[in-house]
Amino acid sequence: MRIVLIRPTDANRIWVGIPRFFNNGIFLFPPLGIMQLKAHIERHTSHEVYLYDCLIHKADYEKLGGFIKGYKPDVVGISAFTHSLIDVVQSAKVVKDIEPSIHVVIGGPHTYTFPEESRYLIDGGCVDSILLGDGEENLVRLIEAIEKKEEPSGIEGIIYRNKEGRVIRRGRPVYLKDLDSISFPSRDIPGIKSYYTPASHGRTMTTMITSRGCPYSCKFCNVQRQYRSRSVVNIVDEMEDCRDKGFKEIFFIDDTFNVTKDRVAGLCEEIIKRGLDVKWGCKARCDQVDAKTLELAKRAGCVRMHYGVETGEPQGLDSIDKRVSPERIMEAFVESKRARIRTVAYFIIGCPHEKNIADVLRTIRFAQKIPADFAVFSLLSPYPDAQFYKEGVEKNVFDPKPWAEFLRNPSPDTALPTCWEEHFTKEELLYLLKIAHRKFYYRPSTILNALFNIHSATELKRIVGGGASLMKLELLATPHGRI
Ligand code: B12
Ligand code: SF4
Repeated sequence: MRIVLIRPTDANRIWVGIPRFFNNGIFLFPPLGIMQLKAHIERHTSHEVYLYDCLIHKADYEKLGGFIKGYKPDVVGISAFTHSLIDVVQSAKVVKDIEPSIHVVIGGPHTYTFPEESRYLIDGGCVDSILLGDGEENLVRLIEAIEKKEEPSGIEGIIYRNKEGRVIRRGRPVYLKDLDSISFPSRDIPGIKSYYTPASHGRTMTTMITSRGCPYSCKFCNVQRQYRSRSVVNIVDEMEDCRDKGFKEIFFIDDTFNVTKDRVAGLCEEIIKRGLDVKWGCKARCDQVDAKTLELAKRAGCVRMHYGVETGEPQGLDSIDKRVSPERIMEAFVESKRARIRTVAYFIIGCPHEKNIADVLRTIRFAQKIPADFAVFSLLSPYPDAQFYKEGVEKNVFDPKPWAEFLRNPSPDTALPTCWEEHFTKEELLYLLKIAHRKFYYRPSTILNALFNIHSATELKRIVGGGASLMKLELLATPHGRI
C-alpha cells in the first residue's frame, strides 16, 4: 500500500497567545511526530511511506490536492494540533474529495488532548479513524487492519466508524513506556536541511526528542504529565546519526529537558566520552541547573538554553505553580552567561496575578534585569484542559461555549477566548505585549549583542526577519486605534 503522512498548512491557525505573524518565517521545525511514524512503519512493514509537510512545500489546498492526485495513496495520516484543527479537517476534505476510498486517519497532540471531542470529527465524513496517543505501534496495527479490510477493533486507543455506521471509541490514549524501542525519526525527507531557527547561527539544524511528558504542573500548560525518558546511549546514538547525516546543530524539544540534573550530566558525559562534535540547545527549567552542570553542558556542545521564566514576581510564580524563585531564575541566567551558553527567556503576560499595569511592568523590568540574549513574551491563552482555563470558567472569565463548539466543529468563525480579560481587555494586553518586546529589544545592549553574534548571511536574514516581526507588532491595530 502507499501511505502519505501529512503536516497540514497552518493557514487557518487559531490564536494561541502570540500574534500570528510573530511565528511566521522566524522558525520552522521538522514534523518530528510523523517523521517518527514514517520510520516505524518502514521498519515494521513493507509499505511505501511518503511524508508531505505542507509548510516546507508551501502547499496550499490546491497544491496538496495536486500531490494526492499524483501520488494516489491508499492511506493518508494527518497530524493534528489544536491550533491547526481547521486545516486538519480541511486537508482531510481535500483528500476525500479526490478519492473517497482513501482511508484518512488523524492523530497527534489534539487527539490525545481532546479524545472525547475528537470523535465528532468523524461525523463530518472526511475522517475514517483517529488514533489517540503515541502513534508508532497503533498506526502499524491500523495499516494491517486496513490492508486485510478488517475492522480495527483490536486496537486500544482508537476512534473509528464500524460497519454499522456507529462511531466507536476503544480505550484511552496510549503512551509507550519503552521509548528506546522506537525507531529514530526518518530524516530522509524532502527539504530536511531547510528547517531553521533564528538562534542556530545558520548551522544546518534538526530537532530531537529525548523524553516525553513533564512531571510538573504549571497552571497555564497542558503537557501530558506521564514523564518517560530514553536511555543516554540511545539518545547519543541518534545524535551521532544526525552528525553523520550532516546536521551541525540539534535542538532538543523535550517539554523539559532537565527534569533532573543527573540525567543531563549523564548525557553530557556520554557525548564527551564519544567525542561527538555537535552543537545543541534545549528547553529547560531554571531550578535544575547549576554552575557545574552548565559547565559540563558547554563542554558537551550546549550553545543555548531556552528557559521558561513566565514572570518575575514571587507570588506570581507561586500562583502559576512554577515552583521556582526569582533568585533561582536570576542565578540560572547568570551562570549560563558565565558558561558562555546563550539564553532565551520565555515570559507570559496577563496571568491572573497581574492585576494592574504596575504588576506587568515589574515582570518586564525583571526581563530587562536578567542577562538573557533573547526574550519571547506571549499572552496567557490556555487550552481547555489547562488548569487556568478551568479556573477562568469558574470565575466567568472564560465562556466555555465557544471552545466546546470549536472542538466539535472547528470553524474560523468561532470567537475563542484568547486571553485572561479579568483585569485588562484584550487590546490592553496586546498593548502590554508590545511594550514588553519594545522594552526588551529596543535597548542598545540587546541590539549590539544580536549584531555581534551574527555569523553568516543566513543568520543576518533571520535576524532581519525577527526585527520585521517586531515592527509588525508595532503596527498592530485594534478597534481602539493603533497600539
Ligand atoms: C517542539 C514543540 C513546539 C515547537 C515546534 C512545533 C512544531 N511545529 O514542530 C515550537 C516551540 C515552535 C512550538 C510552538 C507551539 N506549540 Co508546541 N510543542 C512542541 C513539543 C514540545 C514537541 C513536539 C514534538 O515534536 N513531539 C515529538 C513527537 C514524536 O510527538 P508528537 O508530535 O506528539 O507525535 C506523536 C503523537 O502525537 C502521534 N502523532 C502525531 N502525528 C500523528 C499523525 C497520525 C496520523 C497519527 C496516527 C499519530 C500521530 O504519534 C507521534 C509519535 O508517537 C510538544 C509537546 C510534546 N512533548 O510533544 C508541544 C506541543 C505540540 N505544542 C503545543 C502548543 C500549544 C504550541 C503553541 C500553540 C504554543 C503557543 N502558545 O504559541 C505553538 C504553535 C506554533 C506552531 N505553529 O507550531 C501543544 C499542542 C497541544 C494541542 N492540543 O495541540 C503541545 C502538545 C504542548 C502542550 N501540551 O502544551 N511547539
Ligand atoms: S511549563 Fe514546562 S515545567 Fe511547567 S508543566 Fe509545562 S513543560 Fe512542565
